[in-house]
Amino acid sequence: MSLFSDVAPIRFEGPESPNELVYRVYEPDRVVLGKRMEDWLRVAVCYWHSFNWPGSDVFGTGTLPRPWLGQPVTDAMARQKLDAAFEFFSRLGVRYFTFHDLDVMASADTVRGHEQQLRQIEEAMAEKCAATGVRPLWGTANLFSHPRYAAGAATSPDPEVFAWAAAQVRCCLETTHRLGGANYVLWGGREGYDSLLNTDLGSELDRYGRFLALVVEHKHRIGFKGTILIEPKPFEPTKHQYDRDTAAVYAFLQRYGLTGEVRINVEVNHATLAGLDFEHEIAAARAYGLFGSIDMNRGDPRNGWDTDQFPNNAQELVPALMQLVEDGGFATGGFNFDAKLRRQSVAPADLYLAHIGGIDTLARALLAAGEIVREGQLQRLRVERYQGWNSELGRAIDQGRFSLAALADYAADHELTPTPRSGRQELAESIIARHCRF
Ligand code: XLS
Ligand code: NI
Ligand code: NI
Repeated sequence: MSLFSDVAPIRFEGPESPNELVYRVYEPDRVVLGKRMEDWLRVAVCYWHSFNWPGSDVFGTGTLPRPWLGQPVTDAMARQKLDAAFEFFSRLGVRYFTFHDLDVMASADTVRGHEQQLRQIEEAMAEKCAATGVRPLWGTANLFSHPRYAAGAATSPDPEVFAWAAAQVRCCLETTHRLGGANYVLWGGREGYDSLLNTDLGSELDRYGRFLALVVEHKHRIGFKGTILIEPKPFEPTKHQYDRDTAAVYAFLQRYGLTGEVRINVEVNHATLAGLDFEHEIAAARAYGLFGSIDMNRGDPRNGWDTDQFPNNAQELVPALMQLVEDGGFATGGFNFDAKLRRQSVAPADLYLAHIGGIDTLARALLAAGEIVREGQLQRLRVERYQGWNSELGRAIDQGRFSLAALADYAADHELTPTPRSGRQELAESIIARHCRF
């Protein structure tokens, strides 16, 4: 028995169900454009917000019943948490979870102690994974909570901190690999700066590049077949984070020769903090050939920080889901709910309700996106909009057959007077709106 065992396994009961602890839309076996819903969405529950966060904020201490939390974390506490977490994954009916090393293990002060504690809990995790069929969508090392990382990990001014970070990543990458993880994430929590006055930006970037190259090299050395993912975020906790968005990460990967090795984990609330739409980040990642996985949550339009709320507006998500559908779905990625409860949500059932709501929202958006893609009206609208590029002129430009001067002469000689055409944005928006009926 654990905190989460009072709720019966969550089943699909359809939109008319009078019950709350059920899926109304998410039906794992329902086929959308040739693929099962569960395989489109590849939902994961995150360990940190769900089991490791007591409901504290900067003004107050924990509010949520999480009896396994405390400092230092003993092995018994870590195991109690593990039981509760897997109880929750199974009853919710998801196949993936995500974790930081520090979320799952007992506390340790030394590098050797750290390795030992993670290995120890890994054995218990492996048993749980085998018994339930639930496995990591990804693992990641927490390189931002301990005071040693206050000035960054790979970008710390102190090489001993860099070495500690290497030890944590090596260990967590190997654990993720042995547990059958599908990806490994690096979120550059404190890889950035608070003030340029004391920061050597150029050498910090070089060291960050070196660190990432070491991680990639180790991945190949141990034969990990999953994807290494970087998760961009513009700021918080540092004032300026180097991985501010997909475009910045692409430039970084190019500079350090790592394209083809590393992809992007797009987080909704990080995109919006960067002043970008969630779907923009997916589109940019696709355009650069970097799209990997998604951290699902939402911000509050009036708050300028990472509120990590559960999504509840399907219509807003349709453009993003359309891109996923057009791409044929995730390769190794999935939808990780990097979302947390509000502090007053102290009932164990609240964690179920939050995830059910989020998963049903994704399912709604998927059904709408699937229909829109199948009907093809929006795609046709887009194709028609660019039709001019199929002309002789368009093809010649695309093939690089014109110099700037030759093109200027062409424009003058042919007395070009292109006529404005409708972009049909309102039509596109109403196509989205009228398909949101699930
Ligand atoms: C924080 C990030 C973090 C990563 C994992 O804002 O979203 O939770 O996903 O380190
Ligand atoms: Ni995240
Ligand atoms: Ni985040």
